[in-house]
Amino acid sequence: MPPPVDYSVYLVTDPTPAILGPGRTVVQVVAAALAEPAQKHIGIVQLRDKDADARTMLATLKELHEYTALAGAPLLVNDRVDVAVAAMARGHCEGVHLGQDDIDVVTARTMLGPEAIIGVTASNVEEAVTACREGADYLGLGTVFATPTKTNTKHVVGTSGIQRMLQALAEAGYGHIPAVCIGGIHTSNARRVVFQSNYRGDANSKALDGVAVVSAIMGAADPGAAAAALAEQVQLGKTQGPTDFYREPSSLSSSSPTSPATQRILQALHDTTPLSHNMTNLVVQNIAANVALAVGASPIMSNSGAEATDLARLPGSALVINMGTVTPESLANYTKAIAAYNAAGRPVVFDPVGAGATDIRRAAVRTILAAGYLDVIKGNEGEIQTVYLSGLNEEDRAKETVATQQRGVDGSNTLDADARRRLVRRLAAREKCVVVLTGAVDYVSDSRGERVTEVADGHPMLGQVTGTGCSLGTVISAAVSAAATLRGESDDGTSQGIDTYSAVLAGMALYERAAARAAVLPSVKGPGTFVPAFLDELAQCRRAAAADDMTWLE
Ligand code: 3NM
Ligand code: MG
Repeated sequence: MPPPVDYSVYLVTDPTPAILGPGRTVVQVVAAALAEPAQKHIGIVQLRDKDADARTMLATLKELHEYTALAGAPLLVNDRVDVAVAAMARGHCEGVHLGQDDIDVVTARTMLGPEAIIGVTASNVEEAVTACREGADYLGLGTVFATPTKTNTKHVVGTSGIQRMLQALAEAGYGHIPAVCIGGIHTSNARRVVFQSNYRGDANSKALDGVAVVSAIMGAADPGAAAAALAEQVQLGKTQGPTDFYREPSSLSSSSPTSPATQRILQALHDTTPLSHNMTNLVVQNIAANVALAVGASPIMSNSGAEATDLARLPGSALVINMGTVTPESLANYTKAIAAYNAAGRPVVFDPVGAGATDIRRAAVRTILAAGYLDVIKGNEGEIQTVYLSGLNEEDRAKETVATQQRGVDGSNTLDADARRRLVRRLAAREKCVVVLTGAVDYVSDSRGERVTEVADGHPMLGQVTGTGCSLGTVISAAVSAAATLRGESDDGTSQGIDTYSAVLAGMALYERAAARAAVLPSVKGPGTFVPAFLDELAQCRRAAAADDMTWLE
């Protein structure tokens, strides 16, 4: 048996000058990355050089091993069992990492012996389970995200693909085999990837042991600092959730509009004036901004990704991304903004408008899911279905039975109530975020996919005014931000049941009650007169709720 290894940060080398930067060699960068052996940020190193001849590789292993041995990190070689045999005989290497096209694990084991560390790359469930059965010491699961470092990847599997492999490994009895993920992992996404990949999200389900990176360290100006930052992010992902904002849903989550928690959240909305930063389309901007004001939030309509970095740092800020008119430029702005809000520990609401209508939009959904952690995903049936399917790799998508076609942005009605409930739970459990499926009855799942609340308020008139669906995202963002100001209140009961799930439901309760009240007013004759009445009711209900006046619920 090889000795235990810390897989939290696994460094894979690459000799490409474009990655290393001018004047730097692989040995120099590895030495710099391992510079503080006392810190032990990097637990294992792999020499990966697809073009080098055996003799060059042996020489490099010899050099590298001086540093890795000092740091207590095993040194492996990529693909080449022959080179591993030779280097191990000289004490310059501890094992090999095998791809699916290389010598198989069983043969490699007979060549290298029981002490060698043998790792295997897997990109689907079958490869992962087979590798474990054949005696792999650890697995490299990928490709998580498309990466310029390796363009000939077989499958980009996303966090959902990693999750499926981990789940299958646990179910097959291989939960004890260490697993890292690889492909496009950097300091900015390591935390949430580690968090989201854990399929059940608890300590008893199989989680990633760490991340394997090439460019995040080999291309870093300060490789030692990059290794330290990655180690920190991986640790946070294992123990603290995807972002600083995130909290596990509480068992006391309130799902009732009449509960004291709902009242407290709406009071906080009134008192704290959260900033709702909307990245949205021209059609919707005006009504979304007015709705934000009516519920007591402060709207900022800005589609600039660069500006998002500043806005994310403002106290009380929350981001809504409304994919209404997606272009390559707007998509780049969204991904920048998501990263900025994730980094600042502020919430993100994603509204995948018209997600299933075109290939461009389906691809945009995939890009947004890959861009960072989304605290809330809100959409109609077709949109939520599309987000669910778009997040799967092709193989898994083909296996799914849910219908994929969507008529347009106005929604379709193909799933029965049970199927809707199942859909929100599965998407929530996979992305580990609150999911809202809107319709005549709304279905809202908590971020573990455990509880689903149905909301049957509102009015069909909402469907006759453009921008009302998008404005609900605005209200949700403000409520989620407001609820977070109540965190840490003492145990006298006042902050009990106040979390993101409860906040989403509180925001929805306010929104739909105001719509139902407005729609039946004598002054309201149709969609035109409905809008001002709706804004009035939103403002009145919010003020009433803030004053503990429960008549807004009537
Ligand atoms: N193997 P970076 S992806 C070496 O999917 C490697 O098996 C992959 O590089 C796989 O961290 C990859 O720079 C490249 O994205 C990872
Ligand atoms: Mg290989």
